[in-house]
This record gives sequence, structure tokens and C-alpha cells, in this order.
Amino acid sequence: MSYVLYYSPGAASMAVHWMLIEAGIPFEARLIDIDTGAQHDPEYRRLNPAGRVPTLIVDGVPRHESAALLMLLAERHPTAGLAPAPGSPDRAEWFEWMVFFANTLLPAMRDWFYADSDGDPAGAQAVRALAERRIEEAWERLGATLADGRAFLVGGRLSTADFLALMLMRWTRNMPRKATSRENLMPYIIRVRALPSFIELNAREGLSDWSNPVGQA
Ligand SMILES: N[C@@H](CCC(=O)N[C@@H](CS)C(=O)NCC(=O)O)C(=O)O
Repeated sequence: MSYVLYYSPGAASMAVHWMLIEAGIPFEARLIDIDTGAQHDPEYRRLNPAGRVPTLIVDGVPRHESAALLMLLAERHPTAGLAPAPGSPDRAEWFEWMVFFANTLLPAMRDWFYADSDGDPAGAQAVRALAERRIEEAWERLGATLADGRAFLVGGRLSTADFLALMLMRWTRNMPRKATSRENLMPYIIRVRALPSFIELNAREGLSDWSNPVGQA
């Protein structure tokens, strides 16, 4: 099995990059810096016609969509234990979170960040206002789920749902209302950010602006 990940630091590729590191799956990482417009490069557009990251080349075939890539990797590498096994009691909840992130929270985040360029700039403020509401609702839902004291989102152990959750929470760091401003999310955020694979991911992507303070477990 061979993998090449096209990523941009902190972008939607981050969850996939994290999974590859956490699971110890061999892969090659290639930088597509979206801040410099590298996603519009014709050579990259041949791999990803939408001009977005991530792209994961799986055994020579370009594949897209962060949540789908996480589920695909979970299926191809079951011994990594990053998704409840098919038929197991926690499988349904894992599907729910993966699909909720992919079809509710990710699009709301896209709308918030890209309201001006994806749509009509004249209506961007209204788009962002609705997106913000959806994002707030998502943190409410997450907070209510974590209120039972669970360590991770699904089945008491780390899964692909946590990779997406943390990536999306990180994106709020420069928004008016940050995920870290919600006290009920902080124990979870601190716990997952303390994972060696998250620290390694940040080092590899050159990120240092959303880590646990030194000394915080
Ligand atoms: N639904 C896609 C979203 C991908 C996406 O929007 N990626 C952003 C970065 S977070 C991107 O490539 N932006 C560059 C652009 O749109 O020009 C996924 O989850 O993979």
C-alpha cells in the first residue's frame, strides 16, 4: 500500500496527516501551500480538479475529501484501531460523527472562511452569520456529548472522529468565538492536543499556534 499526501499546513489535510502519523503508516508528504496559491497549479489541478487540499494518492490513484480519506485509511489499516470495527456497538456513533463533521461542520467552516470568494461578496456577511450559528451549534452538541466525562468522542478510545474534531476546533482560533473559550470542551482539547502524534504533526507542518502550554498534560 502506498500513499502520497498533498497537504497545506493547518488545512483540511491536517486530519489525514495526523492519522497517517498516529497509525505509523508509511507515506510521502508533499507541500501544497494554499497561502501562496499552489493549489491552482495546473499540475496539482490534474490530481485535484477542485484545487483543494487534501489529495491522497492511494496506490497511484488520487483520492479526495478529508472525512472519506480517514474512513478509507481506517478500513485499509484496521489494526491501527482508529475506528470501531464494522458491526461493533460503537460503529453507528462513529458514522454519525464522521458524517456530521463532513456534511454540517466542514461546509459551515468553508462558508465562514470563503464566503467572499465562493459566493457573492455582497452577501458574505449573511453567509458568515449563518455559518457561525452552525459552528456554535456544533460545539454545543460536542459539549453535551463530552459532558459524560468520556476521554474521546467514540467508544472510549481515539478515533478518526477526534482528528476531525480537533482540526475543526483549531480553525476557530482566530474566530470571534473560539472553541477554547468553552470551558466544557477544554479538558478534551487539552487531552487530545497532548497526544505525541498531535505534537509531531504540528512540528512536521511547522505550526505552533494551537498547542498546549508547556507543562500542561
Ligand atoms: N470538503 C473538503 C474541503 C477541502 C477544502 O476546502 N480545503 C481548503 C483548505 S481547508 C482548500 O483547499 N482551500 C483552498 C482553496 O479553496 O483555494 C475536504 O474535507 O477535504
